[in-house]
Order: sequence, then C-alpha cells, then structure tokens
Amino acid sequence: MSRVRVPAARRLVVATALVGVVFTALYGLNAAYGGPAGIELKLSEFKFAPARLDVNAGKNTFKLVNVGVVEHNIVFPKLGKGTGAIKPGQTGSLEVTLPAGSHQAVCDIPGHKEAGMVMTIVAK
Ligand SMILES: [Cu+2]
Repeated sequence: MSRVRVPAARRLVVATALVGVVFTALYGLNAAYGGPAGIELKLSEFKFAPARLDVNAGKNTFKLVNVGVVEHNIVFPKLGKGTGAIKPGQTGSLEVTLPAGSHQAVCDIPGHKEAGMVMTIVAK
C-alpha cells in the first residue's frame, strides 16, 4: 500500500510545482503587457508615476494605486472616462479604450491638476 502512495505523492508534488512555474510565467507576461492585472500607475501628491507612458492603442486596463495621503482619481477629460475618488492606500481600476494619439489624464479633485497632477499617455 505504501509503495503505491509514495510515487503518487511525488507525482502530485511535481505536478503542483509545474503548475506554479507556468502560472508565475503567465502572470509575469500579463503584468508586463498590461494584461488582466493592468498597467500600474501610482498616484500621490501631486503626481502620477510614471508621468508619461506609451501603451498600445485600443482597450487598456489601468491599476491605480494611491500611495499618497489624500484622495486622488484619474480622469481622461476628452474621453469622459475616469474613476471615482481612490482613498490613500487603496487601489482602483479603470478600463479605457484609447484611440491612437496623445492623451492627457488628470486628477480632477479640486486643486490637484493645478498642482501638477497631470500625465500624458501616448497610444500607438
Ligand atoms: Cu489628486
């Protein structure tokens, strides 16, 4: 009985390890290309990081991380798309279809854009 169980357990360990390696590789690719995990932008006082970004034209998903100490958001004024306020330490998500060209994104909480919270996203 134990002679059967040991190899089965080993096969399970190997299979589990392989699934882990494949999953990690796929997740890394998704993150690098802005897949389901999204393209990460950090929001703080009073800037976006990065302040300039190149993306593929078409549908993009942004992961917004507020690393600051007050609420922030991101809005594409000309596209009429944006998030609600994201609290400090919280994460938001925005899916937006970007036509080829240069797009300005801002934080439209009063005073933030004026303080420099503006970024450029170039879709190619
Ligand atoms: Cu802001």
